[in-house]
Amino acid sequence: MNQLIITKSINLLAEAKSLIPGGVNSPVRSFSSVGGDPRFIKSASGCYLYDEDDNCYIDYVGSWGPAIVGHAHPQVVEAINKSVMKGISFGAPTALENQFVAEINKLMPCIEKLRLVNSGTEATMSAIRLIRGFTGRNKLVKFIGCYHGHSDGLLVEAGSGNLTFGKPSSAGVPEDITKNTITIHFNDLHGIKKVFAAEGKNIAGVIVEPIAGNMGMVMPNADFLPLLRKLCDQNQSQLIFDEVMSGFRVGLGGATEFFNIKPDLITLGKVIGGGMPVAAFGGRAEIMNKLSPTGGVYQAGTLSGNPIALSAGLATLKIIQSKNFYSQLAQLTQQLVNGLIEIAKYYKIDFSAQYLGGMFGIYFSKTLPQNLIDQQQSNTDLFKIFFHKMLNNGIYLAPSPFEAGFVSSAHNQEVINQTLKVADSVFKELK
Ligand code: KE4
Repeated sequence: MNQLIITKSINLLAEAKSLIPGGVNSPVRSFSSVGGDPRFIKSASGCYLYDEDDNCYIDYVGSWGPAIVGHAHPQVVEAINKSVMKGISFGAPTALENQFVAEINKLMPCIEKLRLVNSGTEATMSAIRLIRGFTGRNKLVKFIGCYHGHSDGLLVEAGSGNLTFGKPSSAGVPEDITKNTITIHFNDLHGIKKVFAAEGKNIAGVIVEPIAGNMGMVMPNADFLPLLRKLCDQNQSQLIFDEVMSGFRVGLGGATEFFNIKPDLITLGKVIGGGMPVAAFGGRAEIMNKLSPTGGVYQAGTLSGNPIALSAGLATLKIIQSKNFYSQLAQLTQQLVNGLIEIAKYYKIDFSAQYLGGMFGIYFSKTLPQNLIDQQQSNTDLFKIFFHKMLNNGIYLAPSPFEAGFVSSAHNQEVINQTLKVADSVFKELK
């Protein structure tokens, strides 16, 4: 199998480690889940990444989701260039914010009002503070394996048993904060009923990735999301769909439209910024109006609604509304997933995969995971070998078995065929 020359990346990592903790500005980029040396990326275009040693990769990470129209899309670049010539940041309201929010609300009608922020972490942190202010309650339910950013109350270890009050999963997080976070397994219908039976009237709300993408891609079973909606209604708790990853990724209306379930709040990010730092939280006006300055729940941000970032986001939102965008995207993702399944089957390797729209998950296990335990029991060692063999042959997958993969509209049949050709040679080596 191929072994790329990555001398410059290795040298840059050594330098980075003397400057930045772990040499990275976000832990998953360190390749700590798969070992080996992260590639320092010099540029990207369409579906391709180019590292500092001029190696070219077909990119299935897409900056962890934002690059749904491909890297450096001409219309997005043009929007940024036009915007920057008019100034970089004003710290004052702009007409563009009205236009951007109206576009989001048009595409996600259950969002009556929206607040813009700069990251998914800010969006979920703010949405949780908001539902606590709206309900006057403190308890929050989240699901093990779902990731909603790194605010203190969400960095929670699952306790044992069904009804557990979270223990911090990160140093520096006081137990006083995580004790209000109840964790149970994704798709655990019995567990969520038990939680609400015990704590229902104390629960401000539930936050869930309606399609989980941070323990690999895990789909909700048919009754899971409807049950969350029902239990929240019965207990006057609020349901937050964290669509930072799935929003505008699995379809134009996200998972909310796909499952036809109306959450009380939705958090968004990634795609809506088109690669620039834009995120948002929104939903029922009755709740959103509790936010400062109209209500008592404080939330703020120097660069929230930044015009250059919104220009990139708006250009991206326009492109994804083009005719057949999602049908063509889903077709490419389907060909990739079905091709991988067929190849693994031919070489008799325990493997499963699934996709929705431009998002996919791959697992070295016979069956699709229902929760984090299933994913942890898959052959993650084989994933690591697969990952590096694919990488060394120019296929850039997410450097962790606990992440999802992403296809963009810049991918095409030829690129998918090339990926499957490499996968065939890799699976042949694995068997
Ligand atoms: P950010 O703060 O990273 O913008 O968003 C946090 C977040 C919130 N909700 C969901 C569903 C998310 O997937 C994320 C962030 N996703 C990870 C990838 N699994 C970002 C990659 C990283 O941490 O570097």
